[in-house]
Amino acid sequence: MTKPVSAPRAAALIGPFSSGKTTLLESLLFVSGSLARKGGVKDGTSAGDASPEARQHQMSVEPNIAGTTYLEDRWCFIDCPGSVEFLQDSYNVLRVVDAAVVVVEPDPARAVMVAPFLKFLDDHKIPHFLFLNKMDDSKARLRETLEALQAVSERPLVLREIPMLEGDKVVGHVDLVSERAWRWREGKPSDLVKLPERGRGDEMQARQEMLEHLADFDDHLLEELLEDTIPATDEIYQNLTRDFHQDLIVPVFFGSALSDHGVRRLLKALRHEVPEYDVTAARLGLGEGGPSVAQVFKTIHAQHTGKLSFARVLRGAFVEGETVGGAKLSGLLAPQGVQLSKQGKAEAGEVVAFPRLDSVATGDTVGAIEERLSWPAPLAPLFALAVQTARKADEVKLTTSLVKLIEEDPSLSIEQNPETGEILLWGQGEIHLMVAMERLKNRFNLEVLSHRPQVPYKETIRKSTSVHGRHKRQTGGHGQFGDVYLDIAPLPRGEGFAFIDKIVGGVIPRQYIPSVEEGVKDYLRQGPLGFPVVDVAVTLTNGSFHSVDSSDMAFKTAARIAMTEGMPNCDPVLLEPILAVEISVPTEHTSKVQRIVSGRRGQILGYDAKPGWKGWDSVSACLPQAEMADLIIELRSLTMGVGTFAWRFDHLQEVMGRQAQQVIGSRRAALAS
Ligand SMILES: Nc1nc2c(ncn2[C@@H]2O[C@H](COP(=O)(O)OP(=O)(O)OP(=O)(O)O)[C@@H](O)[C@H]2O)c(=O)[nH]1
Ligand SMILES: [Mg+2]
Repeated sequence: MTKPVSAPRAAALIGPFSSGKTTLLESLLFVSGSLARKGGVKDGTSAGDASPEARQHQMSVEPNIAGTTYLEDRWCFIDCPGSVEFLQDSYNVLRVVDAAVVVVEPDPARAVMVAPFLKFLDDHKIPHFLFLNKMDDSKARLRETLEALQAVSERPLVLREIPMLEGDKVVGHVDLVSERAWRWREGKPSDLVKLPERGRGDEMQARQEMLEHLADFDDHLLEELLEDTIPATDEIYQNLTRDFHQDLIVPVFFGSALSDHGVRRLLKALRHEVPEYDVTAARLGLGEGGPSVAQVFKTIHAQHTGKLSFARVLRGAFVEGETVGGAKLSGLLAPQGVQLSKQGKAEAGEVVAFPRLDSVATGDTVGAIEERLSWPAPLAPLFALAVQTARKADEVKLTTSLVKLIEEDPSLSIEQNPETGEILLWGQGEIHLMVAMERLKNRFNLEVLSHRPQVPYKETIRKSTSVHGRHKRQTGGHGQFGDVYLDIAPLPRGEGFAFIDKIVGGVIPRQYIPSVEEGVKDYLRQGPLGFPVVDVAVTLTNGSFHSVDSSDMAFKTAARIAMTEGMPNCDPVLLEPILAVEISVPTEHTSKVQRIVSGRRGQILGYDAKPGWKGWDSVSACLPQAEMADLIIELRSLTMGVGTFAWRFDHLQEVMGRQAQQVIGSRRAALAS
């Protein structure tokens, strides 16, 4: 039975780093005839990972998008980076695809790395297959890996085929629905072979397990199983497809992307079971009728083409030259790896790149709808570096270029810290920021230097004092005269600054009082320890003036003189920012997290099961900001990359002893130089 020609469909290849997604993309393109020769990621000849940054790091650092046709069905595959530092791309891509293939290694120890992906897929009800790759590896452990994966998946994993073994080697697969055996061949389609007698018991058991999973969602099938009736093959396929569409089950396939084994089988499953764009549009809350809509999932500022908005057409069609939302579609481009080819029209289901849509950002829709479809909030920042340009003349260009990079990747952000004067580049980790800086160099010819950001320490006082400040100068004609009496006192933590005016009887005229406050504030920008002063009350109690020589400037200076003299007597103390941190890790790592926190002068407030995350804990703690810079790095290295945290500023806390001496000492040295 030939299937009618269907609308183009899109599938994402996602999963932990280095599981073989880009290799699988290469294999899918090769097997379906879109690539005449197969390249490899190792030698830099693959269709994906062709950007200089991806080649440099030998890993995917942005989505690779490529189309192909298999048995008359058109496909767009979007291979996503696996590193958790580039997770934003996977999340954005997943919103617009009809299904995902989660590529994993057949190693139970790595199963936990799949959890963040499965969680997102299940939260958003996105149909997904598992593809256990690298089955050519002699260490591959299919069954144990599945068990470990099941522990992190909310949905039942349903094995659709079992390995055909020769000795320890996997040489093919037995399909559990059709009960047919296929022997893999190098570079060619598999051979249909006789069902092997060896392992027949395993096959029957695995088939029964598959049917039982399906029967959980279908009463008719359940009855058949209870009555020992063998269900019709068509009925099984119908169940599989329906349950897959609704994200009730996760079908599992396996093979080797490197050798193209099991890849045709995967393509056939995609062909028969993946829904079309209308299902995806409905998932995003878009109705059937109405004007054309495309959802932008990625933006790239390419060197030659300028801004490109990659989008999935979810309704209607777009034609070159038409005007949409006030912008003329000056060209439509079909992405094929780094190549882009012009096309006159993009129809529903297609992935297309719109050039030069200046006002459109990732997450926006192109088309005449008012509202934005629901879109995931960007991942919160976890790691920062202070950046500056190597050439002074490039300073303005740095900000404009960073804005472009943030448009490309909303999990990057910048912050201009008013206290330290630094520009902070925030992101998901060290490699994420390194790649961002390489892009600045490669695409915008910007040489950027980076260093660890300064901690925004503050200081306060613990004692009160009364002080007199007088500024008097007689130079030639006009003199200067300002005279103030101030009470300086500590305020409770978090109260900031208060200025109290207690002048009576006009001993200082009204108009000069704001200048006194200004002089005080001016001083407080850098207290006796060298840091901004907080939680201080200054009361203006008395003073005098001169009818000719007094001025705003003179009173400001008098206030400054008083503060400079009085503050060192108030027992100044260093304050450090303390963050409230919520660390999430798989339960087996919880005790290690407690050790990390205490090793970083932190305080555990408690821990509990992480809501909605099977087998994960959430640890609440308070940690000094000074100890946070590389927390994500240590956390990831302890947890196979999956540990993460959320943070917010909580309070300022006094620092004493050697710790304080060190900070004050290096501040003095920095101010002196
Ligand atoms: N033995 C074996 N190696 C494979 C297979 N597929 C991929 N590899 C190797 O695994 C490594 C990573 O492959 P990639 O395709 O770059 O993996 P990826 O998942 O795209 O990696 P990231 O995008 O960086 O997350 C490379 O050295 C591949 O040659 C496979 O089926 N068998
Ligand atoms: Mg890759």
